[in-house]
Amino acid sequence: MFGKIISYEIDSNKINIKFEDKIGSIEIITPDIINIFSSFRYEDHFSRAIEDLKTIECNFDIKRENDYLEVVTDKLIVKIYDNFKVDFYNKDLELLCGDYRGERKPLVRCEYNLASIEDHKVEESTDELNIQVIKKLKGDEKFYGLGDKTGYLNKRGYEYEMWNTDEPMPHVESFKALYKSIPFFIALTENNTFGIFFDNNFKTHFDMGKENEEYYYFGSNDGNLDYYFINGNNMMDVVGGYTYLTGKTPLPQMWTLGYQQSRWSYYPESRVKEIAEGFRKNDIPCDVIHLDIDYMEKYKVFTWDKEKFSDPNKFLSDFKDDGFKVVTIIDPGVKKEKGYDIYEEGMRNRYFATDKDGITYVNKVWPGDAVYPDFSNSKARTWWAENQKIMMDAGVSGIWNDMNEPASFNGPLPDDVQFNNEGRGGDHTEIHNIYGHLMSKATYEGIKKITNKRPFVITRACYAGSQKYSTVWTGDNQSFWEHLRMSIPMLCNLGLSGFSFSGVDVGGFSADCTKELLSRWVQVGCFSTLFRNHSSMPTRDQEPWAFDEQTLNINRKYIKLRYKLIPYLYDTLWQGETTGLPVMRPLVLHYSNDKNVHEINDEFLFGENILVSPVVEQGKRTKEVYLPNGVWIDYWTKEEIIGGKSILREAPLDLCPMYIKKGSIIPNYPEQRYIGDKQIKELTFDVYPGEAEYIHYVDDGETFEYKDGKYNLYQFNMTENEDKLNIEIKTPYLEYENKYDTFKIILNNLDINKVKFNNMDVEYKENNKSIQVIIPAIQGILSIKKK
Ligand code: MIG
Repeated sequence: MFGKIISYEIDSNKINIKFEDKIGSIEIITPDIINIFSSFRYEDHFSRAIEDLKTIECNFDIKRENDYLEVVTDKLIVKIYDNFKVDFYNKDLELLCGDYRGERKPLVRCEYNLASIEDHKVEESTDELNIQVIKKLKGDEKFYGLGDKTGYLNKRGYEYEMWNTDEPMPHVESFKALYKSIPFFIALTENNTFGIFFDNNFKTHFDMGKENEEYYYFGSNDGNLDYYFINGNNMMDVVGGYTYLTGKTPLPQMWTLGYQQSRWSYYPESRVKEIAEGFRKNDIPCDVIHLDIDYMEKYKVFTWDKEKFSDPNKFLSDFKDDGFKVVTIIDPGVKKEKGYDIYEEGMRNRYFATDKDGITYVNKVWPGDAVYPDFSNSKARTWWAENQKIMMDAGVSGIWNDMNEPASFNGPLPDDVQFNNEGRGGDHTEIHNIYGHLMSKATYEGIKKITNKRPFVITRACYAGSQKYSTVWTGDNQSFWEHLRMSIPMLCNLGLSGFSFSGVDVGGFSADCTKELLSRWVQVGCFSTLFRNHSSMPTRDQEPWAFDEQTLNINRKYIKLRYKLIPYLYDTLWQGETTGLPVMRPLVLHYSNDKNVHEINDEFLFGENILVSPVVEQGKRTKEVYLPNGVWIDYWTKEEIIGGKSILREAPLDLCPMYIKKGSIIPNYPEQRYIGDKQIKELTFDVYPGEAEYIHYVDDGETFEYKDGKYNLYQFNMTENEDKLNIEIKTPYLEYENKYDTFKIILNNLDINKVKFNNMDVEYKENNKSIQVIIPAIQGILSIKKK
C-alpha cells in the first residue's frame, strides 16, 4: 500500500516519510512514546482521546541504512522499512515489537452446511481492513487492557471489536464488544512490556492472536492509521505512558467513595426516605442514593415528576442535611414533544443529529419518540453543560449518564445519521464510539462551571480518555456468580486502560440475587472505586437488609471496612492523578516478573499494599490464595506468611481473604454514617512493620482548591532492624487549614519494650498482638524498641 521509501524530512519531532504511494510519519512524543501516522481521512490526528498532545523536545538521530530508516531516541531504536513496516527495539537491540511481513492467513474452518448450522454459528474472521497493522507474535505474549471486554484478564487468543454496544443478553466471554471502546492494550513478554494505543474512533478490530499464532493485528475500515507505541520498563510505566497521552483519572469528591444504593427505580420521595432510613436503622454507612428514570416526568430529561417528588429542592436539601446525596440519571434521548423546552431549544438551535437530508433524526427510547443531541457540536455541548444547572440548582450531587452508546429501541441508528463533528461534518460511523465520551465531557464541564466542585459523572458508554471526565460502571450485568467472577478481570482491565474510578452493579442488575451471592459480592464491591448496589426493575430487592440477619451483618461488616479504608483509597486516587495507576490492580501490574500471577483472575490488589482474594463461587468456604514474593500478613489473624506460593485459606461466608504487604502504613478513618459525618481530628494508622514509605494526603475533599496548593502532606518513613522500628514522620507541606491533632498508631505483630516519640517516652496500650500509641500530629521520630 505504501511502496518503497523514497525520502524523508524532519519537522521538529516528526519525520515525514515519503513512500512511493503515500506519506507516513513517525513522531517522537517522548523518548518512550512514538506515534505512527498516515492520513487516510484527516491530515491531522483529530483525536478525541488526546486533547493536548504533550510532545517533549528530545534528542534523536536518524539515518538511512540500505533498506530502512533508523530513528534512535534515548530509549528506543525504531526501524522503518518499505511499505511502512515498523520495528521497535530497545537499546540492547532486542526486538520489542515488530511488524509481521507476510499476508494474513484467515482461520480455516471445516466446511459446513449453512442451513444446518444456523443455530450454531461461529464468528467469521474479519476480512482485510483498509487500515491494518499486523504485528509479529514472538511467543508467549500476554495481552491486557482493551477496556471493559468480557472474559478473562489475558486477552491472548481472542478477537474484539470496538463498537459501543448495549447488549441486553447476559454478558458472556464470547462478546466482542460491550459499552466502551478503549483501543489500547498492553503486551507482556518474557523480558519486555509495551503498550499500543490505536487512536481511531471508528469501528476498530483487534485480533490478539486468534486468527494465527504468528501474528496479532488491529485495524479499521475508516479513520487514520494513527497509533502510539508506548515503551516502559514495566507495566506501570506503560500505564503511565498511556495516561500521559489520554489523561489521568482526576481526584473525585470524597463522598463519591462512600457506599451508594440504587435501583430502577426508587420513587416516590417517601420510598427514597424509607431506603435512607433503612441505612440508619441498620447501622450501615451510606452516602448516595440514585434516582433512575422514573423521577422524570414522562422520561423527559431535566424534569421532575411532581407527583412523585412534589418539591425536589426541599427534599434534596433536607436529605443532604441528613447526610445523603442524590445522583440522578440523565439519558441522551430528548422526548419529541411540542412545548417541552429542552426539545424546543434544541430544535431551534439545530442541536440534534439529523438524517442525510438534514431532517432531525428520530428513534425510540424511554420517552417514546426521541431525538439525539449532537454532542460533537461544541455549541450543543455548551447547551447541554448549561442544562446541568437545572439539576444542580435542585440540589442533585452527581449525574449518571446512561444509554449513550447511543442505545435505541427502533433498531440501531443508521450509519448515515449526520453530526456536526466539530465543524467537519461526519456520520454515525464516526461519532458512535465517542458519543458517550462527548456527552460525559459536556456534563463534566457544565457541573464544574456551575458548582466549582469536582464533578461526579457516571457514564456507561465511553472512549479512550473519558477517564478525565467520568466514572464508569460496566452496565447491565446479572445476578450470576459468573458475573461476580468476571467483574474482577473486567475492572482490572479497565484500570489498566486508564479508568481508575469504575465499578459494577453490586449484587447484579438483572435476575434475582441470592443472599449468598450478595454476601460475596459486597466483599468484592467494597474494593472497587465505585461501590454501588444497583438492580433492575422487576428483580427482587437486594438492599443490604433485603435478606436475612447474616446477610445484613456481612454487608455491614464490609461497608464499614470500606469506610475505614477511605483515606487509603483517597491517597491511592491522589497518587493515581500523577502515576495513572488504578485502584483495583491485577497482580501482574506489580509482579510481572512472577509468571504465576500473569493469569490470576480471582484476586487483585487494592492499591499497592492490600491483596484481596475473594470467594467468587457459590458454596465455597475455602480459597486458594496465591501470594507473590515477599511477606504478607493475613488481615484478619495477623499471621505472617512468606509469599511466592499458594495457600489454602478458610473463608467462611463472612470472610474475604485479605493480605497486607509487610512494610505497610494504612490510614484508617473512625466509624462514620457517611463521609463528613465527623470532623476527623485523630487519624489512625494501621502499621505492618517493615520498610515503607508512605504519603498521606489531605484536602477539602470537594473543590479544586487543591490545585492551587491547598492541601497537606504527611510523610512516613519506616525502617526496621533486629531490635528497633523507626517511623519518621514529616510534614513537608501543610497549606490546608484543617489539620489533625493526633495520630493513633497501631503497630501490628510487635513485642515491644519501649516507645519514644522525639526521644520522650510515650505510653502505649497492648491489645492482642498489637500496640497502640497516640502521638501529636507533628513532625518527629517514633522509635520502638523491640523485646
Ligand atoms: O434500558 O434506566 O444500564 O443501570 O437502571 C435500560 C434504566 C435502561 C440501563 C442501565 C441501568 C438502568 C436502566 N437502563
